[in-house]
Amino acid sequence: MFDLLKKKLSGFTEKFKKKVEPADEKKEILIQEPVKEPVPKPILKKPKPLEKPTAVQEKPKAVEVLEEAEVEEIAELEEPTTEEAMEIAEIPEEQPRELTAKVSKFGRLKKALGAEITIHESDVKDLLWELELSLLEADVEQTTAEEISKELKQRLVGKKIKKGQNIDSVLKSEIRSVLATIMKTEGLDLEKEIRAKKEKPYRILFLGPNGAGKTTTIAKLTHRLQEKGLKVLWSASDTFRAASIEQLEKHAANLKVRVVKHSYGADPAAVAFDAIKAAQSRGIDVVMIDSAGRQETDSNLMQELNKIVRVTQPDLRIYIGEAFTGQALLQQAQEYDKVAGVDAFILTKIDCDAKGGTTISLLYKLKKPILFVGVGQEYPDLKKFDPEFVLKQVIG
Ligand SMILES: Nc1nc2c(ncn2[C@@H]2O[C@H](COP(=O)(O)OP(=O)(O)O)[C@@H](O)[C@H]2O)c(=O)[nH]1
Ligand SMILES: [Mg+2]
Repeated sequence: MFDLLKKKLSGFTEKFKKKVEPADEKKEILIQEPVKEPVPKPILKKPKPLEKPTAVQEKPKAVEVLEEAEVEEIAELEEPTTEEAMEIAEIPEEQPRELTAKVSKFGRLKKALGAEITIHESDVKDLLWELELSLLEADVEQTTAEEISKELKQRLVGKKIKKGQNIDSVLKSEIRSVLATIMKTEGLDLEKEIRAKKEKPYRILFLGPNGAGKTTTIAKLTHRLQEKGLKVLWSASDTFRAASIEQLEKHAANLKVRVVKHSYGADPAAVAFDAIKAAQSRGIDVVMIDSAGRQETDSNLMQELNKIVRVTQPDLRIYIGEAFTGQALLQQAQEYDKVAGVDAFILTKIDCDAKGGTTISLLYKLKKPILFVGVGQEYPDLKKFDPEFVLKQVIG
């Protein structure tokens, strides 16, 4: 994804090398005149509009008194039939994206024949501009990209490079170090957290927009925790979207998980309340609360989410977002954080995202851990997020 930047970096390096180690060295300082070219303004891509919910848009009737909630139904565990088996769609092949940034000339480079050269602002101006454009192209949010560029400038300007020193590795290590600092958040060991909780069950609420992958991620995470010997129960608190309960039940049949459900239109908080009670009486380790996808701009539905949080007091609120949503994802997550609180992220469909810059701005702006990334549609397709993966994408 950062191919052009990489090319520019090596071009920059080559120029520097030539200046530091010229074939016919002369004892004088030459200043290469900057080539004056109009600097293009970055064109930010319009955020991808959110998928419209396919379900009925009315807000489900709230059940205010939890004690009066409908009696829980616990889905019977059955062996999955062929018809019930989850449909696994083909994972689309990753489409490499072409960068469109065009900055063809680098700033002036000073020729120094002594033991070392000092990097001046004008030397790195275009390189930084190129970096910024590439970051924007990779879906890094604008102010984050600017911060990265600013930080890098501070580190590079005034830096002395010794004759013979590998400039490429100097630049790479500075970029790596800036990005690593930006992506640093407190880690969260979910399994450890679950086991450390004295009063079972550990409650996890999944929130995020429609179609982001909440229900699928619940199934994947359950599969992962089951492999560690933990027992999981689900709350079918998406009482809004058509067929959402059936979708959850299909996964439940595959994974042999109990589901607490009410009927469509019921209060999602009441369902979750019942699910927690059911888990308590059965010694279940984890309750995962599914929730209906909603636009962060729909204040009624956002308040409903707030109610689920107040009623269930989750130990962890995981925001599920599509990795390729780009800059809009940051905005959405910030709104969810304001209304319901977000403790961590799982980014889905990273298999469809050739960029990964979203992770950089999320970590930089919200300072909350990205626990896992979804890399496909099968149960094992949930991998621990590794910042090294993003760094490799950026600087190779
Ligand atoms: N390729 C890919 N597809 C995914 C991933 N996670 C979820 N999906 C698909 O995204 C679609 C919507 O997922 P769903 O769990 O129903 O989203 P929800 O509305 O947030 O509950 C389904 O077709 C999933 O199979 C992922 O990591 N990679
Ligand atoms: Mg769902």
